[in-house]
Amino acid sequence: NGKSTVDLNNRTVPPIAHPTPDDAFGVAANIQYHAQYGPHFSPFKFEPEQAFYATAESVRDSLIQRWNDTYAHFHKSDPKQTYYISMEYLQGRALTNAIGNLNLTDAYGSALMKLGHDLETIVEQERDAALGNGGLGRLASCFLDSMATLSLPAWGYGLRYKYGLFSQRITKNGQEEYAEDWLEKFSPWEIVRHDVVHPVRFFGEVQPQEDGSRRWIRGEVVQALAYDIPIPGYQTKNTISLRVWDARVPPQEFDLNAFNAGEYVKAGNLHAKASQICAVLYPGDATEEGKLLRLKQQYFMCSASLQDIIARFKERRPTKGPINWSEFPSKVAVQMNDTHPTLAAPELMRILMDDEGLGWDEAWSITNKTVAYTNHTVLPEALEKWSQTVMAKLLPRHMEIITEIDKQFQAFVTRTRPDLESKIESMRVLDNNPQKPVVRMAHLCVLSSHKVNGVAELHSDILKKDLFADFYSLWPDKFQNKTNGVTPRRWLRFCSPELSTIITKWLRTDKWVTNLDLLAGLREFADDKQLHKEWAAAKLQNKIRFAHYLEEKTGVKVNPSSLFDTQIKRIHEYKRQLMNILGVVYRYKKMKEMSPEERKKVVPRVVMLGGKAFATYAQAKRIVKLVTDVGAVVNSDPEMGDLLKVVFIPNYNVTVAELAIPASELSQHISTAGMEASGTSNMKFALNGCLIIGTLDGANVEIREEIGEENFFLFGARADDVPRLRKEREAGQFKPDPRFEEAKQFIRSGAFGDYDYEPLLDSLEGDSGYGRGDYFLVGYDFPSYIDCQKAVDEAYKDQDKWVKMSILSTAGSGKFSSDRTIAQYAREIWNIQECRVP
Ligand code: NBG
Repeated sequence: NGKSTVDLNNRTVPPIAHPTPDDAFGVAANIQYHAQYGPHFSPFKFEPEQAFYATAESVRDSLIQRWNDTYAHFHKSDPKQTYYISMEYLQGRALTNAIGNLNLTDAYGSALMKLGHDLETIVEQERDAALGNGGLGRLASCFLDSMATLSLPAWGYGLRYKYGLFSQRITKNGQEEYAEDWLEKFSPWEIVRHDVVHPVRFFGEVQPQEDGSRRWIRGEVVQALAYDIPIPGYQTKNTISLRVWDARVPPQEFDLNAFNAGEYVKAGNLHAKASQICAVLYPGDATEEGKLLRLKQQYFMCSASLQDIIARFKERRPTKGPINWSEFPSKVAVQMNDTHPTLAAPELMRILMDDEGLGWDEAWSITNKTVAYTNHTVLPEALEKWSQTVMAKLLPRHMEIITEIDKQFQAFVTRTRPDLESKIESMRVLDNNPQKPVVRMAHLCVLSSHKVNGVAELHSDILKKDLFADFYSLWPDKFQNKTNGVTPRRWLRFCSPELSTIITKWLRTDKWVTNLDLLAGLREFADDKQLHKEWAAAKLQNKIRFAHYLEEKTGVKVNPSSLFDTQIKRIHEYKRQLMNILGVVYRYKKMKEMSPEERKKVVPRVVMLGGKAFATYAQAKRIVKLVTDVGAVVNSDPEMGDLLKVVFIPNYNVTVAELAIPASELSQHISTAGMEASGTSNMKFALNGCLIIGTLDGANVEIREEIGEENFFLFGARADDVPRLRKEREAGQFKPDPRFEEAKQFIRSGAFGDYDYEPLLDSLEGDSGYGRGDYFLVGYDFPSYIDCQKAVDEAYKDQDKWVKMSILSTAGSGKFSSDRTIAQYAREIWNIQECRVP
């Protein structure tokens, strides 16, 4: 404030006044300025919606200023930078987070009051930016928050989808999907960079040059246009950027002659094709067109990002003399978030060789030192494989490069590890199965990267022992673990201000917000009656708030003094929402059989499930339908009253999570052991003092270690047992528990309506095959799950004990800060250092 700055060309930029924490008048004036002069609304209305946009634009001014300062500082210091490439970012809403990180919450609160609005209502006007699907995308967003907060020189790269993840409506038929137009009005956060445009080519052919090099020519060229979304750090001036690409075509590609001849479709052909690229996240890929479009999206993101990275690298080199490319890996780290950005590796090779004239060996060495890969799943259907035919058609030059990588890899193994000779076929990048020749993207990632990591200890071990075992034996030093984390700003400080205030009061510092290990200090007070009282009151307040929300969205009234039991995540068979609801069915049946006297002893429970089922995933959609049908019957059963409620939380997204997590007392993380790579909502729940019922899977294992096994409700098979149990089933040796049979039978009896649940129940029976024969071992784990739920009820009866467990859960969550995760990536993979704006 009041100080002039210097731009990249050393020109002095005059000072601009920006809101300060104590200046509500200044803030109000700034909001009013945007309301009056913003081009988006008429100045005569100042309803909550207009107020939100004006407020957000006012905040954005501060962010732009900080972003400029950060960029200028990075430019001057020229540190090594990390570029995080991800197909998904689940940003959610930005306003609360932005003013919180800028320390302007009070100033904006009072300013809006002066203008006749309250902050809470204004915050609720914002639409979620849902440019992602689930944990992987939300992780990327938490990572950006931590990179900014740790003042690391880093960028996020992604795509600017027009429609985010679909919005879910629940009808009597189950889930229905609707396009989610988060840009319907406009996003006040993004800044379009008309000066940042890169050409991206598709199709065409490869032309050998006279000097022996190769050139990719013709085909279709679209332009990638940059939009920046500023990401402010907490208690630092550093503000970094999430740069998302939009596709467009240059005006000269518009066929004016065709248009004037009345051939409107033909005239705009290329425009239409370009606009498909960023239309939706994960377009359906059942058809060949769908597959092609997905590959196009991936390449578009990789190519634009790589060109941008290289342009920045060049911009920061001395202008005279040739570029020293061997410096590249000491200035650039590229992280591939899962296999979607794999093409970043061959694209870097192509640019270095074809555009910059480097030889293969040098280009390969640079690429290898630059890129690293994070694996997020061991599920076979998520490990991408692209048809070689499609790849060769869309990206002919990349197919050549991939083929060469494959060839050199085989030669390398033969030369250095004759003992692996028999494994070569299964390790290769190209799977030349004559029926369906494909490129194995995960293998391409492993070969191209200098580091490969899993996202929780158990998962990283499975990568080494199982999925990538042969690669691990070849390159043991390549493999690492980086246990996931979540940002404590969004997931505690801002989503539960009540609990945060208590924590700060008892720890006598708010430093835990950036040093989450300090939460361990709460252990000392775990038995303190006063803390118990405050803790329980904060929880109750959060429960009441969520109960209102639920009633508004679903019409179901729940009693806030019941046990709030939540399972929110994407709907997938391996996550076993089906086991949860079967457990509810069993509970309901037993309660129906009880005498009124017995019923009095029951712990009242609200069971809540939420999550989206992928539109073409029929089994997952049946699960949603079953949950809503069970809810309809149970919630209207007068014998149940407040003792049992079953609610499907519609349209689960980041904003809903911010309400549900602080309000929950028990959360379910009950995947078949070995199948959930990590899970991150488990961390958010634990951090908010919500107890976990779960299997030894993903990060559950480490959470339990940290918070103490006596504070974790554990059940179910271990990952090591799973293959044996599956085999036993196949051999017909599995004997189902009568309770499991009873629950299924109750559904079959028509107690919850006459919808055809047979395909769902059938998947739990039979003896073989994926998706049949109970591949996810619901039947095997069911009895221990029911017993464990009984233990939960017992524990809840002793409220003192429960609150103590809840406090210890928060106290033990320090490890699960994404600040810790990112600091480890920075040190152990990227080799980057803090670069803080003075
Ligand atoms: C998901 C895993 C989760 C994990 C997140 C973030 C994909 C492909 N994977 O267990 O299923 O927590 O990634 O690492 O979305």
